[in-house]
Amino acid sequence: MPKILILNGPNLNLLGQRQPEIYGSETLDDVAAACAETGSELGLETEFGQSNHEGEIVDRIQQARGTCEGIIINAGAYTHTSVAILDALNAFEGRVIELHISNVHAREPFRHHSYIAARADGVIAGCGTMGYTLALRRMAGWVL
Ligand code: DHK
Repeated sequence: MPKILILNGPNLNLLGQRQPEIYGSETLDDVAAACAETGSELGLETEFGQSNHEGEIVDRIQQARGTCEGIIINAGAYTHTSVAILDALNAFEGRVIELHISNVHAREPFRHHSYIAARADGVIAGCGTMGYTLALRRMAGWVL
């Protein structure tokens, strides 16, 4: 069964409590459960993770090399700052989807630029937490 890593960056552990008017009321555990359910429906193995630490995110991406067919990444604020995460994704051979819960393009100008976009096969923004299961469905079309 193809495996997809779903990786979340800083502050996403506070999903459901943090600015619910922007990020919604679902928690990251709710999102993880929805991804596990959709993954098994589609025939994909999923691994779900979150870290507030840039280096740990780089480590998780490196571990996905040779073991995962795709990565769905919401790098949080590191989206807009991290060349290290871009470099790690460039060393990954599978499909990459960049994901944002909010529509970053309708927010502050500093959220309009993404380092990850240069590597992403697809980008989902502004679809709320449903973006995660949409991303899994897109992945299924690519890797199954
Ligand atoms: C999440 C964050 O934490 C922000 O730093 C990004 C993203 C947007 C989101 O919409 O999921 O700018």
